[in-house]
Formats: sequence, C-alpha cells, structure tokens
Amino acid sequence: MVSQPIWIAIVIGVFFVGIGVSYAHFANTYDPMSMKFQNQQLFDQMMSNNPKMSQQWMDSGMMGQQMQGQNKSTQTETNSYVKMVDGVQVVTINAKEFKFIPSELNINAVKTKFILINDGVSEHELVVYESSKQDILEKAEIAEDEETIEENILFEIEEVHSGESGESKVMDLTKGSYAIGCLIPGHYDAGMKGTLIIS
Ligand SMILES: [Cu+2]
Repeated sequence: MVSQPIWIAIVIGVFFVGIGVSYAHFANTYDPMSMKFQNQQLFDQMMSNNPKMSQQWMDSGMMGQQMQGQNKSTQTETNSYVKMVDGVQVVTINAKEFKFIPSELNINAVKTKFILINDGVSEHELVVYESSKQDILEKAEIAEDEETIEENILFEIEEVHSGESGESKVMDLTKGSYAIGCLIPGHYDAGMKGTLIIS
C-alpha cells in the first residue's frame, strides 16, 4: 500500500514532466519564419508587440534578406533596373524559379538593350510580346516552332543557363504595353511573367 503523500508527489512529478516535454516540443518546432509566410499580419503584429522577438528576428539574419527584398521594391519604384550606358538604355532583369525581378517594368521608348541574368537553377528565357499572342506563343514553344515565335514577338533572349546572362541587341523601341514571359513549358504558369510598359 503506497501512502497518500507519495501519490501526490507522483502526480505533481508527472505534471511538471508534461510541461517540460510540451515546452521542449514548442521550442523545437517554433519558427517565426514559417509563421511569417503563413500569416504576415499576425507576424507583423507579433513583431510590433514584442520588441524582444523582433530583436531576435533582426539578429537572425533573416532581417537582412527582408531588407534586401525591400531594396528591390524601392529599385522598382526608382527604376534602378534601368541604366543609361553610352546613350543606350540598359534594362537588367533577373530570373529565377519562378519569377522575373522586377516583373513590372516601365521604360522609355529610346535605344535599349535588355540583359537577362539567370539567378536560378534551371534555364530561363525572356520573351517580350503583345499579351494577345500568349496562346500562339505557348503552342509554338511546345512545338519548337521558332518561325511562329519570331513572327509574334517583339524580341527574346533565348535560354540562359543557371548563373549566366544573356542580352538582346540594341533596339529602337516604340511605345506600347507588352507582356514578358519565360515560355519554357511550365515556367509561365508557375509565375515567370510580367509586364513591360514602354512610354
Ligand atoms: Cu523560366
């Protein structure tokens, strides 16, 4: 027969072990980053309500990446993907799985050269065309019908390997609104698309 105080001690012991295990599980699986992507609003709220956590966040290095992201969008606003080099407007677009950065371009109708930098793992290309030509071009791409592609695009920078870059020739641009896309099968639908406004 076990006496009552021992039973009480066992119950209390089990209780605290339970708390310990739960906390350990929480601490191991708790990841502010995953929460960030699941629920941006909650994450921002949490950061603003909790200076200590937001300090940890900044220390964790993820902040650096987030700031880079912000710099990129500032660049988009100030058009710093555009440089004038010897009287030629040079437009630099980065490609990776599966997007163009920037994906919305506003440039001037002057002599222009495009550069496509592949920061991704697979090959990517840049095709610029009137948006109404999307279907024709996707079919032509699958059929590898280069002739139809040539006839229906403004220009393209053909497949660029990972880590490399490709460029267009210097072109005279006319004002208009165009679609950009990577027409390697699957890439456009995965997000490699955007707009090019020439004004
Ligand atoms: Cu692609």
